[in-house]
Amino acid sequence: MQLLIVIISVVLLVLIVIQVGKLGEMTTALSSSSAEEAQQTVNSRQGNLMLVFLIGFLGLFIWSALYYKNYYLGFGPNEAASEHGKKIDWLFNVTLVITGIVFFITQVLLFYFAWKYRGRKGHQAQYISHDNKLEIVWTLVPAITMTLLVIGGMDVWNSVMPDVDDPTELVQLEVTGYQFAWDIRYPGADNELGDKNFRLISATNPLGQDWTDKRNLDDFHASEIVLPVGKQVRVRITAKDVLHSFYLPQFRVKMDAVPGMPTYFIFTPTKTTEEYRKELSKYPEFQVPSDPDDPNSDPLWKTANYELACAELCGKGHYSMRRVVKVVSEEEFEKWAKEQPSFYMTNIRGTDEDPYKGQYLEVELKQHAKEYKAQLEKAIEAENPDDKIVRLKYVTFETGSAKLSPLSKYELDEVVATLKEYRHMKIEIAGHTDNTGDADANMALSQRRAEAVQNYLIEHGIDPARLTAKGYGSSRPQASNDTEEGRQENRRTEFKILDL
Ligand SMILES: [Cu+2]
Repeated sequence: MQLLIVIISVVLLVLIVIQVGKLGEMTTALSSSSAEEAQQTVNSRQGNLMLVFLIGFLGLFIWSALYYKNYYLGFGPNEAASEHGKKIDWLFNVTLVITGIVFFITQVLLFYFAWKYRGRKGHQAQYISHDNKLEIVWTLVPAITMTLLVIGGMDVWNSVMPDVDDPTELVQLEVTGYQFAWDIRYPGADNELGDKNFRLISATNPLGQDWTDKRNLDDFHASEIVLPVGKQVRVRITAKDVLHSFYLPQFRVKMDAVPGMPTYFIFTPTKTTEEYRKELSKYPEFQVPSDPDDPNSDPLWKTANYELACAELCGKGHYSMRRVVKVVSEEEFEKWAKEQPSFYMTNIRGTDEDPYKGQYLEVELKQHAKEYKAQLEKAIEAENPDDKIVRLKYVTFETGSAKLSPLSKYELDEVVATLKEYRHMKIEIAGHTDNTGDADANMALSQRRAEAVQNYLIEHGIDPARLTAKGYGSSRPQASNDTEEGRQENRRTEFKILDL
């Protein structure tokens, strides 16, 4: 309503000015002795008005430039948060300054000439039909300016699109756009993104990662983008359905996400999220409450975040393609990345989709060996004979039988290696069960299981004289038999170091 009144007032004002002008012309015509003299008076008046307009117009031009300075790229709160971003801002500003100067000069000349060459008695117009010199000047000047700007642009372009010999030297991540969100994938400890195949995309495998590619096993998915400050980052950008656009405004990063064709962008964040907020806190625009409905909420600068948006109008839910981007110190980033569970380990391992089901992975074997060695070290150093025990956590048997499961051999081989290293070590192999079922049967089963381990060691070249096998049944529980976890804890195979 208010706006409507303003518009109507402006229109009325313009009408009044026009009417006053016409009235002026009529009075001039009436009071002048001749029509020619009347025309001269009007011409002078129009010329002077041109000058008044010029001054008012340029005054507003300068005022608006100062008033909106906090909205410029590269100034105030809009300083770029990446290395190449500063160069892009510089290019934009150089272009702005050049076109600004041209604008200023042409506007001044345009209105000044309109005043200077107004129709006057005894002055006649002069026509220049053609001037080679002028043509050359106004072709060359823009051509040279444009060339310099394009060369500057190419330089920046090459810094964000370089060929990379070894991408693993950079911080890597992959973003996949789809209607209407982003999937964010990091390469994990090996810093290599595993292969994908769109045919493998399913409810349980949203990116179609190929699990037979071992590089995939440590890749993890994240709900936000976390980046280390001061490190080169290479983003691999793809899409699953339609065109999207990966846009990080504060970093001056923008690249189309194309289905079936990955694109890349390389940039270096220069400011952490904390530093960014601190900077924003200097500006009055960011002192307002972050929640407009709650005047007591934190000020805007305190909750400000770098953002990822989709810059392609990709469909109805386009606006919801927002993700937070966090820039942290390198140590914080390393810590965060280490804590992220791999997608394969949490969602695929042990399921029917897992090509390594029923096998140990290298990392798992390494972990098991580490656990075994730590126990062994402790057992060797222990003073109390009852503490000289190593539990064989990964030695298991088929249910109700004394047949070793195939996966037991890895830890048993560790035991063989230990006995070969400590040539005088004598051990007692002990079998334990939980308390379910018949006590005598448990006793017999645990005895046979201990013997199965003993036989394995003998088969692998250990002198039988160094080994004894004993079944304890359920007589030595380590935990309560009332819970399944407790019973599991009690069903165990261990060995005791009798002599070193
Ligand atoms: Cu989109």
